[in-house]
Amino acid sequence: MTHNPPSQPTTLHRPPSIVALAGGVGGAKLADGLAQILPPERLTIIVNTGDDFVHWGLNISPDLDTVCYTLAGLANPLTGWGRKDETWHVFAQMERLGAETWFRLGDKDLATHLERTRRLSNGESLSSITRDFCARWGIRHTILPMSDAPVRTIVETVEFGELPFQEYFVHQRCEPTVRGFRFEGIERARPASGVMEAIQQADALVICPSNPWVSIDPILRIISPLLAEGRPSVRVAVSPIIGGQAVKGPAAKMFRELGIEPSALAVARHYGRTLLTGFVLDESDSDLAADVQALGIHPAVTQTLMKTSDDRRQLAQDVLHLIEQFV
Ligand code: FO1
Repeated sequence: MTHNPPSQPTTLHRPPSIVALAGGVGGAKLADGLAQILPPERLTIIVNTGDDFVHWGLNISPDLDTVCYTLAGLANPLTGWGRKDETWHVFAQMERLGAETWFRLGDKDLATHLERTRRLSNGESLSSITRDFCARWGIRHTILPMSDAPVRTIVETVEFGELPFQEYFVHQRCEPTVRGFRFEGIERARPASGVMEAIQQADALVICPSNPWVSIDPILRIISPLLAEGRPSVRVAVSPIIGGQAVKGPAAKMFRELGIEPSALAVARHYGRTLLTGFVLDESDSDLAADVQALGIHPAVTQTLMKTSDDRRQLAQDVLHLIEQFV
């Protein structure tokens, strides 16, 4: 795929209308790249809330916050989650008082959780709170939680049995062996306000390079009735696995422990041809493109590692070029 010089903004005559599905840091980066190119009315980002939990009595929505902070330019560039220029005064005092400190909450980040918790307890919905926070942070694109109803990802492990997601991910550092996943509450959870409308109006769906098992699958479960109707007709995923390894997080380890050799091809197989029109894989995995094609999914090979802001925009542009072949 040919690359424009990174400094040149993309000018698309009539950009497609995109719904992007995103989980944690990798998803937030591509969502940010798409937001650099597409006007606000042409991009809606639907975010996983299966990682949400209550900590110190506060409602934490890590993936929503990661996507919001990233688009607002407020994210911590070292971790990808949490706030840049963060201070830790409350955390230090909580530690002194004997509170649980395996999940780190900085002072600026705490304000988000305090205000979200206050509003939720007053009966406001997560999507309404998120819309207002986004406006206050200067985010013009639409960011929606997948559902306003609670969905909780449970990781089934060999060593500890069932673990709530953050217990597995942060407290146990993803070390326990994974046997499977369960999404508590998913049967009752309806798509959040705005999700169905965005999907019905979209030209294409982009599955960002987030963990397929725990970031994307919960969203796909929530929107599955719409996908079954064939909306939107073009669906493209970007591999979060490069050279058999996850760029960040435990995705490759999860594939392995579930008996599947981790690779970009394994990700394409996981989503499958019923879901996907196209699949973007990294240059270093170009030898897998023919196998993706053999699955009945159109492959596109490009540089998918997003180290800089320009990388995010370039990958987003490559994804849009792939989509434009089908819309
Ligand atoms: N991840 C960690 O590995 N350790 C932490 O202490 C931690 C704190 C944290 C606080 C707020 C927030 O929004 C995210 C935070 N994360 C932390 C990241 C989070 O657990 C994961 O990024 C996602 O849940 C997986 O996508």
